[in-house]
Amino acid sequence: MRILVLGGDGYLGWPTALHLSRCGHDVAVADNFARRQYDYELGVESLVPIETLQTRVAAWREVTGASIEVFVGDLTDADFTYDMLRTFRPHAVVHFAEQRAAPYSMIDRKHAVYTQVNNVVGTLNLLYAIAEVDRDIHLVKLGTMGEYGTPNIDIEEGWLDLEYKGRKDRVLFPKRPGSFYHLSKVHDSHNIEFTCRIWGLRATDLNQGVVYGQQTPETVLDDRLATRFDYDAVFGTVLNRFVIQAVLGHPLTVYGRGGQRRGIIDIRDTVRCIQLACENPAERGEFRVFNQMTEAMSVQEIAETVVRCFPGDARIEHLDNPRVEHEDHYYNVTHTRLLELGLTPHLLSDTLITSLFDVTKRHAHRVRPEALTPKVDWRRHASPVQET
Ligand code: NAD
Ligand code: USQ
Repeated sequence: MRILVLGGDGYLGWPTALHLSRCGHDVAVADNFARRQYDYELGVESLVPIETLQTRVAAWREVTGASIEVFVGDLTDADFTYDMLRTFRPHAVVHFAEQRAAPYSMIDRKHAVYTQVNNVVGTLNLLYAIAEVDRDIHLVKLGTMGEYGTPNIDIEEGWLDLEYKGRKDRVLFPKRPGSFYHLSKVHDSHNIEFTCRIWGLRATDLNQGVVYGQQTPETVLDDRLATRFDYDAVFGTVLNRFVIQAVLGHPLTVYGRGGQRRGIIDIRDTVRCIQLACENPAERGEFRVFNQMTEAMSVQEIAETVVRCFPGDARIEHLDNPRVEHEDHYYNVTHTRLLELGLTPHLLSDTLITSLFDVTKRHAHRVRPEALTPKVDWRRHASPVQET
């Protein structure tokens, strides 16, 4: 298949492109390098050094003989988006290309507006481009488990069968997200469902949980193929941060009581899920939703697991929660559809955590320790970044 990976320079987009290429697909990547720019803005960089996209692609060709075409541009630029689809003519488009950090979207008005414009307008341009260029293109869109929030009922895969006052209907599962970033994904989901219903597009919305890990079978083939690994309080995700904090001798920063439960997934399963979604497309007119997570854990359990695996002293510190979220709640998620397509999950293991300790030790000198401390306050008690 011809598969276009949008956001192909990012943490997940790059390893996904490699995986799809290794599976024999004809792959192209697109990116506007916004993610590298956020690093400059925040004064941090990936713990593991990453090469330029051009060097990465050249290294992949050198190691495997396979080519990956590169499109440099911004999805919010409609002409760029239309031209890219007309040039590459993909069977599937995998869409990772959004601002993805909840704390970044909560810094101030400017960052909230940027996040929603970038994400919602980029996706809307893409939907129009697909409708105009070829309605058979299968959109595989990265959503997030955080779209649902933490309702006091079981979370289904996107849709809910409802009986109300004696009548029945099948409705989109109600959403109660916890940041302007997570809200942008809800807006995307509604726009995508609308275009499936009205224009007959085909789409899979992958509501993914928090990803952990840094290596896939493809990225370890050569140092130049490494993907990014974030530790800072804005872009670092919880398990990856706890591993890095343990190695640095920094307390593991559990926000609040730590009873908040999240769906989690190993990066090796992320790339496999995308492959499964692409190779088993949605029907024309179908808005299909998969919950892309393999297990659920509380933040406290994640921290305790990292402490138990760490070969030294590591301790947990409970910080006042900078976010507004339930810290003790019901959480039961249906996530069977990717398993039915053939996913064999890598559940969180001591071996994986130990390998992350090794990756971290090798690059620990690159950390700027003050960037570990959360400064973005959901309640806006004191705005850490002055608006410009
Ligand atoms: P990332 O920031 O590392 O990658 C996103 C890439 O998209 C970046 O390289 C960025 O430069 C690019 N991009 C952003 N806006 C763009 C635009 N307008 N035009 C072109 N390129 C643009 O993020 P990631 O961690 O790889 O996440 C990828 C996707 O998966 C995101 O949509 C995110 O919401 C979703 N997701 C991530 C996680 C996680 O734990 N990392 C979990 C669930 C869902
Ligand atoms: N948390 C801590 N301590 C930390 C960091 C985080 O207790 O040092 C807690 C947070 O309060 C939250 C949970 O851990 O309850 C997860 O936080 P996170 O920063 O790892 O993840 P989140 O903000 O939800 O966002 C990440 C990705 C995002 C993706 C989402 C999947 O950045 O792109 O959409 O995970 S999900 O959470 O399922 O919505």
